[in-house]
Amino acid sequence: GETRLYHALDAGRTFAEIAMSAVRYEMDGDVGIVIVDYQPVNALSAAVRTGLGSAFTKARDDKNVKALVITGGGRTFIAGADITEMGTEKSKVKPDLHELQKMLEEFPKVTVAAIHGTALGGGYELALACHYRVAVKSAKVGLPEVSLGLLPGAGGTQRLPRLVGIDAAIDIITSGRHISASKALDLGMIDAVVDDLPGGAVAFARDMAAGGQPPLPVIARNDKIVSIDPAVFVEARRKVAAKARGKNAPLVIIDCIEKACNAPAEEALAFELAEFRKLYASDQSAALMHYFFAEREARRVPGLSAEPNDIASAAVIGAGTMGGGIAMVFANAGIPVYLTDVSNEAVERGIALIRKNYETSVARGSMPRAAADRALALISTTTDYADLADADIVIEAAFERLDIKQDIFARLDKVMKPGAILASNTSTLSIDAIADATKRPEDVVGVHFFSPANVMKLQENIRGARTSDQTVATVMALGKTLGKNVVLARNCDGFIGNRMLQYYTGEAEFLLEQGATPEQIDRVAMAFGMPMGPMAMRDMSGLDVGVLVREARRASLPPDERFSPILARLVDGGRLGMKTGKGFYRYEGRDKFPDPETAAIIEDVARELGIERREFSDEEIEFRLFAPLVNEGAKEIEDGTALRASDIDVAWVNGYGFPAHKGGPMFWGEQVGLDRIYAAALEAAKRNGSRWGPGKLLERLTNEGKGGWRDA
Ligand code: 3H9
Repeated sequence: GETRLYHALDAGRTFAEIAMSAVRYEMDGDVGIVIVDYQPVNALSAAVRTGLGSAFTKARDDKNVKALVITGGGRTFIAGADITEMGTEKSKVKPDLHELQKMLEEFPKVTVAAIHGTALGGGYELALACHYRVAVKSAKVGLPEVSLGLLPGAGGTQRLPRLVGIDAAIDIITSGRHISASKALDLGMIDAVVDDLPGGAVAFARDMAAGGQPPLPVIARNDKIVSIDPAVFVEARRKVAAKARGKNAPLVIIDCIEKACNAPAEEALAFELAEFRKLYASDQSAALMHYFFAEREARRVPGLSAEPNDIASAAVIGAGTMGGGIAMVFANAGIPVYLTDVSNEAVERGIALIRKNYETSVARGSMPRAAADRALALISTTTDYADLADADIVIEAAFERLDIKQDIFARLDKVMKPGAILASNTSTLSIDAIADATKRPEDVVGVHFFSPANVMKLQENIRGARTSDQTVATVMALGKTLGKNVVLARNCDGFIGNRMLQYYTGEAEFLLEQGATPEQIDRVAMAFGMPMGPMAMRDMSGLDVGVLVREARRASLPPDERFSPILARLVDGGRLGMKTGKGFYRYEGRDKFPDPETAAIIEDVARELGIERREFSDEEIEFRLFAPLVNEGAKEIEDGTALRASDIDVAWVNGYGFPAHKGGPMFWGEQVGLDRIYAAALEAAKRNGSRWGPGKLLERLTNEGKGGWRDA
């Protein structure tokens, strides 16, 4: 909702005046130039569409205009339909995007879309209705609607295949990827790369106009979509369904592209629009829209006025998998970074692993060789803390033990320049206790990445009791530089994410006692959209690790807290998970199989505890697994661990693979009903101990009949 801040100037002006300033019209000799200039991203708001409509009419009717260029003012071309206006009266203001496209396709003179920044969604679809598209080298184009649970509803599924062919169109639209200008040129998504805008586009337009009549509009070019083998779509559906993990939009996109090949354009366009409307009305789209704004909201810390420090250099302590991954994150963002550890051997092992990771990326084609070389060259190694002194930030990723970390921070306190950020990547230890080891607790903060750090998108920042605003502002801004999604947590056991995780994995084990099987639980979790089930996850991280963490925590828990003995029993039997070839499952290489021995152990435990086992429906398992997450999340809002419910959603989608198309656990909780979550927490407290019970916030919202966290 804060997008409205950009439009403070709109206040007190008529709609016509706003539209006039949102879209300017200029002339460069015989070429008309339409400039969309509407903060923040030139989305196709009502004002912009109105402005475009009148500019197009003016240019069309002006005898002196030989060609038309459409470009964006400020930092970008048009970033798509206006998401903030979707579903409001403003979205109904005419002309709509389809009418603007019709004007362009019937335009009697050459039209050229001139792209810088990003041309996305409806923005690129508008460009597809122009005769030509040119872009500067740094520009990106794409149809990312799938990320919002939508499809490109203004002809994107019809026009793009006509330019790039079926396979590329399926790939681009179902993934939503942004495509670089040079790749777009290769594919045919744009017609030329130009050096400057609007000059380069004006010259291009003039050249094309000199050639005579405009070419056929894209929608009338059929050579790339005729005689397509229907098997292409069968295969595409199979591939896309495997990746979609329950998302609807990707498969509907394929339906639309297939329609382009089998029906007249007008009919196929109508089909696409009808499918767009269905998706727009879907729960998945509502969840993904929520998620889109949640990510952006999470960057904002209310009341924080300090300006972030510049981070131009970094250091990482600990050259293990985690530390190495963090060093890569900085190097990938173009920031020089020192990697250090206790011995030369450890550092050498670390850098070798990093090198191997880059090689793999290059081999897979996910990173150009030059980019990998550039990044690798930014990583230096040392075993001497004195070398780190000038770094703007140091991130400690050493062994997870307080005394080790305190020792490191005491040493850093001595060498680091004043004002450097001293960050710990701890996932469990107290930031305040770590800060105690220094004389500058205001500079100490948690910056928690998720493994593998160079892949996972979450950066959970943790504010200690004495962390300064300046430090918080700096690590929040750093997230954007590093390409991560940030959330801010207050210092507490487990912070936002891991504090909730224990309830998810814990409940999974209670379900086993009561009669569910590891296979069923994992299947339900994956059908829900999780990348992996909780039992397989435990097997991967090691059951012994799970037992250790639990034992360490036990002393601080209420006496009535119950743990299922299953985990410890499996460990006693030598079943430590994947690393021993058996855990909840039996493994042959990476393939896992149900194991009757595990089943027997679970049954023994249940018998000893006097638990009567029964069958569970998938629905019941789903609810039992995810409801405790929501309950604990509510307590985090209540005690200030999380600033808002949507931050918890961002943490879980990015750190734990919670499906974005379910909006995150807190959004999901609202959908199933907070009253149901509350009732489930009361039941869980009876079964598992008082810690599982509902907090005051959830209780109050339930008693007052409130349905959402915003009512808190
Ligand atoms: C569509 O087009 C449907 C069509 O097929 C038509 C069918 C009929 N609208 O991300 P940032 C705001 S669906 C309104 O921080 P960046 C955003 O909320 C649309 N507002 O910047 C934020 O506001 P605030 C398809 C939008 O530089 C501010 O802009 N298009 C929109 O990191 C800055 O955003 C997309 O899905 C929008 N469309 O990234 C593109 N987009 O400052 C979605 C952004 O108040 N957008 N805002 O928090 C993006 O991918 C990125 O925002 C972009 C800029 C790459 C453009």
